[in-house]
Amino acid sequence: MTRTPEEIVDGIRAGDIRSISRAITLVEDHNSLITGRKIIKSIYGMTGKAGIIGITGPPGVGKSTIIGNLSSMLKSTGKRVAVIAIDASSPFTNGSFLGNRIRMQDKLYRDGIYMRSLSSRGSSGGLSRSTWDAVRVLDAAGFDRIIVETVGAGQADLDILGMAHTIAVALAPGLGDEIQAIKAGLMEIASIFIINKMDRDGAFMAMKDIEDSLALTPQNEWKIPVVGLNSINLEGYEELIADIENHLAFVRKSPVNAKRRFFHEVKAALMAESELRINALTESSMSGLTDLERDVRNKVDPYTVAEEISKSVLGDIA
Ligand SMILES: Nc1nc2c(ncn2[C@@H]2O[C@H](COP(=O)(O)OP(=O)(O)OP(=O)(O)O)[C@@H](O)[C@H]2O)c(=O)[nH]1
Ligand SMILES: [Mg+2]
Repeated sequence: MTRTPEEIVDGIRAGDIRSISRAITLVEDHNSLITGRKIIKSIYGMTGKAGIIGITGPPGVGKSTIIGNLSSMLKSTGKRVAVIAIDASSPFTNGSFLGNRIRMQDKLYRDGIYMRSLSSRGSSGGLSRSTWDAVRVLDAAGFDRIIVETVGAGQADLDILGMAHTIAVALAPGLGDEIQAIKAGLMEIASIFIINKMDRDGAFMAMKDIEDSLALTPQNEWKIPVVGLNSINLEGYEELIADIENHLAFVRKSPVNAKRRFFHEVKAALMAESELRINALTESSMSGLTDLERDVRNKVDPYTVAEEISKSVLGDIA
């Protein structure tokens, strides 16, 4: 049954799960960007209530396991919880990812939690926009906590995480030298550090390592906690939930944080907008911005032409 955007919006408002899923499919699919955008514009006024939690960290540290446990526990305190998992784009890992995802989805579904995975489909800008839109749909639908799982690597992930109120960076013992690079990239954005797999050798050393690094990093009013988790016997989860809730309360009081998050929202929208416009560009409309024939004749390289066009449209980069 095809439904109009208006019907979908009504459904989201009523918390109807099919409308929610349909809306996320629409915002995820590049071919329905215009409809998706229409829906987001209509629901935006209903957003802003959910606490958005990003959980990021290298492959295999236990992010999905943590989210499964965390969402069940939040659910049992009466909160409505939704989870968005972002796929790795590498086709080589798809098999194992799929297995994990289905297991996780089943477990969550039994617990009455909404779970959705988004795939990157090649475009990093598109992924961050569709993730943000999916979060807005879930927020408007009345979920209290929305948890987003990403593998914390590269600019695409940082763009996605810009929407979160609270960012928990998960690590585990045995990452070796990798931990230095991860720390360097994620130290500034972390609100909470998690060391998972506390049942494993080296876990306490990994915790101490992060604590030592934090001691050397200037921190603002929020003192970044380091939480040890054992996801087998659930040790540490109460502390994690308390830290998350404290941090959510902390950021919600901060106008600076609201402005920063809105900046990221607008940036993602602008990136989507420019992608849309670039895709709609025809030969003749581009010829209005540069002299393509002349450029071909003079063998000007494409980067120079692109820079000239974007400069004439957007001005110089500061
Ligand atoms: N020993 C031990 N194993 C754990 C713990 N938490 C998770 N695991 C195991 O670690 C493996 C990876 O867990 P996932 O939750 O899939 O990790 P992930 O970070 O989501 O992995 P990707 O999504 O692939 O990046 C699984 O086999 C889990 O059962 C823990 O506290 N202790
Ligand atoms: Mg996972």
